[in-house]
Amino acid sequence: MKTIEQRLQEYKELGYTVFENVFSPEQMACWKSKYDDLVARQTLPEAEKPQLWLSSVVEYEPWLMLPAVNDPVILDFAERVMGPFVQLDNLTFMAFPSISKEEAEGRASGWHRDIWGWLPEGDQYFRPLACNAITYLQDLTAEFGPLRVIEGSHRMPITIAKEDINKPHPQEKIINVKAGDVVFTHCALLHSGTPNTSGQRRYFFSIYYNLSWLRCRDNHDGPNVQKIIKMAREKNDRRLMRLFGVDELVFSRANSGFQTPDEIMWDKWITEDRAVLKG
Ligand SMILES: O=C(O)CCC(=O)C(=O)O
Repeated sequence: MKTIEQRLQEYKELGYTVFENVFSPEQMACWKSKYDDLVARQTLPEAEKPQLWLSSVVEYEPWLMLPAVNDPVILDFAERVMGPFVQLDNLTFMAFPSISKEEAEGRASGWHRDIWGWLPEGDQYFRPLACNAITYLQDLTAEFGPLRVIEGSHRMPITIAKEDINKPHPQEKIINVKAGDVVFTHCALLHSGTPNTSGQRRYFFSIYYNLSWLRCRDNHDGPNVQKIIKMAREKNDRRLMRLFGVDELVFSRANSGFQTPDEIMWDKWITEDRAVLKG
């Protein structure tokens, strides 16, 4: 077991860290069993193809999906990395169809840095504006298509030419995580998936957190998410309110004067948030 300090060090150096066994097989089975229904509900009547990339799923299935975005181990770490400014930008739920081995041969799905990222200029570590808690709902064997990362690329000015976007990279590291593990990445980390040739679906979540003063891609204004916010308010659960865009302390905390190291300020605020929690 790594301590949170060891993880933080690893994350700053490599641009990601892997949390094992975050989600149980039973929980994942429930999520997978809801996928087709969510596709049907998110596909517009006039659409030519089903909507396989699902978003705003907490609004669609609040009690089923809340545990995916509100895991305490992941949020504790996210707060250590971003400060107590963590909101849910977007939960993407996707089941990648399987393709033929010939079509997939020697291909990466597409190298990129994630939204709210940047192209680093030097090798200095900067606090991410966003983090991706990438979660796979089956073991990522070679057939299901592992994740590829370029370690340290969140603080390296590496770019990949357009013609090489779908090719394996000489510096890549292949990550074969297990079902229920979470790969927690920095938004400026270069990474790519791998096509699925398993003959089955490749289920995945991108649980994407950004700083609470940025905009969110998911809609948190619907009645179900508003119910969660109301419940959080009754418990004075600032972290849960913030997750869905309600951060009443953002202006004072984001304008602290910056005379104390960020991580010391963040610790103090995290402790304050825990102290006012009711129940
Ligand atoms: O499909 C994958 O394994 C990678 C997902 C990904 O690139 C992302 O969530 O940004």
